[in-house]
Order: sequence, then C-alpha cells, then structure tokens
Amino acid sequence: MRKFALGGKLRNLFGAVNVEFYDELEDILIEGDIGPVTAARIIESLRGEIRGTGKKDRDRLSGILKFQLGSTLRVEPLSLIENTTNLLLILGVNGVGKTTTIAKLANFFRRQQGKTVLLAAADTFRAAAVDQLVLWGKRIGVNVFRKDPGADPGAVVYEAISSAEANRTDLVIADTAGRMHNKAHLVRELGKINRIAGNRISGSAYKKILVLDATTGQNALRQAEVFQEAIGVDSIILAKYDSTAKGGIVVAISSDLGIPFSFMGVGEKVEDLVPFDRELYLNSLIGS
Ligand SMILES: Nc1nc2c(ncn2[C@@H]2O[C@H](COP(=O)(O)OP(=O)(O)OP(=O)(O)O)[C@@H](O)[C@H]2O)c(=O)[nH]1
Ligand SMILES: [Mg+2]
Repeated sequence: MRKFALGGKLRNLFGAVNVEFYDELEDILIEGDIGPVTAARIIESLRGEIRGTGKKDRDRLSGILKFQLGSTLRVEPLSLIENTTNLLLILGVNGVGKTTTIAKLANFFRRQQGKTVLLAAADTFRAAAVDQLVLWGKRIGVNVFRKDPGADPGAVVYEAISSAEANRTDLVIADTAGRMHNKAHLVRELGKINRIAGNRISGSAYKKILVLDATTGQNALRQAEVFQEAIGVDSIILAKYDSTAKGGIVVAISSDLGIPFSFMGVGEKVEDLVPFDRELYLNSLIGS
C-alpha cells in the first residue's frame, strides 16, 4: 500500500512537537484533503485527549489521530442479494473512471463470486461510450445490453433488467453519462433513470454507486454532494487511488455525508480493483 505525503509530514511534526503543533497539524490535514470542518473537529478531539497527560510522544499522537480519523470513516463491502437480479447504477462526472470501474466490478463479481453479469450501456450520450463498454464486455467475456446511441437511458436500464430477469442473471451494472449540459439536466436525467430502476428492482438489490477520481481532491466532495442530493448514493468507489498523493478526501466525505466506501481502483487494468481496506487506508494515510 502506498504512503501519502500527509504521513511523512505528520511523522516530522510528531517528532518535534512545539507550540505551533495544533496549527501545523491543522494545515497538514487540510492540505491532505481532509477538509477544514473535519480537520477542526479532529484537532478539537485531539486536544481533549492530550490535555491532562501533557505527554506527546509520537506513537501516542499518531495512535490518537488514527482513531479520530477512523471514527468517522465508513467502509462497507458491496454485497449482492441472492436469488434475484441486482442492479448497480454507476454514477459520476465525466472522466472519473466509471466505464473502467464497471468492467472491474463485472470481473470481480464473476471471478470472485461466480455471479452472472450483464452490462447496460445507458451512457447513450455519445456513441463512443457504448463502444467502449462493448469492448470491455468482449475482453472480460460479459454480455452488454445496448441500444442505438441517443436512445433513452431509462429505456436501456429497463430493457436490460427485463433481459437479465428472463435469463436469471444475478447482476446488471449500468453505465450512465457524466457529460451533461448542466447540473439541472444531470439531476433530471438521473431522476428519471432512478424512478424507472426503483420501480423494477426494489430494496437493497438496487444500489447507486458513485465513482470518484481520487486525484480531484476537494472537488470530489462537491460531486458527492450533488449526486447525493439528486438521487442518493449507497456506496462510493474511489478510482485512481494509485495516482494520488492525498487520500484525506475519503475521511471528509465519510464525515460530511456519511456515505460508505466499498472499493478502490488502483490502476487501469481490469484486475486493478480492491475492496476498501480500512486498516491499510488509515495506516497509509498517517504513515505508520
Ligand atoms: N491510474 C488509474 N487510471 C484509471 C483508473 N480507473 C480509470 N482510469 C483511467 O481513467 C480514464 C477514464 O476512464 P473511463 O472509465 O473512461 O472514465 P468514465 O468516467 O467512464 O469517462 P466518460 O465516459 O468519458 O465520462 C481512462 O484512461 C482509464 O484508464 C484507476 O483506478 N487508476
Ligand atoms: Mg464512460
């Protein structure tokens, strides 16, 4: 597991605790994408914990900080309901890694859990998006339900579910377009797909999964807010985790929005998807 820049800075800070300690720590946390609100809350708790003993050795400080960061971190595996058709609706803005993540998820559930999978090409906004999904489908040996470019994405999802149910397929994973004209358009389009999907598949067999690009920092928090508000988000997959020097956005999102993380993308290949590991993540974040 990679080490973040935050970890190195924290090690230096903990090695030489001085009067500026809390200010410096706050700066480091904010720089690491933890966000000002969460950083301030963590500093407050840390002050409270340390007050009294006056002893600030490195191990104790990093132990307390790890506990504080972990206390708001939500990690939850993505589990499918047995004996029914599940739907994962994949959300995210343009270019975050949605289509690649869909191929990775399909491969994961097929190989690791022996599930049958159908991909639904509901990013009908541009022809290349459908072609890209079809190409991934061929590579990993999974069928892709498609209609003509420009088709109604809700209809693609509806018909893909019908086809999957007829074939007793365990899982439909639907791609969606992130490239919308504006926020209102995005929200309207997603609302429509969500209503159709929710009418066809009920309860926790239908999950809305948001893909975020780990390299976009605080912007990822704003994206999560928009999708959460639009149709709700059940789980987040953090793509491009291999390409970021910061990881604090996970803590910020967990803490502000309470959405759990399920997987992280760690490369461009289909095998490069790993279940989100809480301990590994916290250790790599604070550099222990
Ligand atoms: N390093 C790295 N690259 C990734 C990862 N996931 C996706 N990518 C790359 O990110 C780029 C965009 O990925 P796509 O899957 O096409 O993203 P998208 O969200 O479907 O994009 P649009 O359909 O254009 O909105 C591609 O070059 C992928 O190879 C990851 O976990 N790590
Ligand atoms: Mg795509």
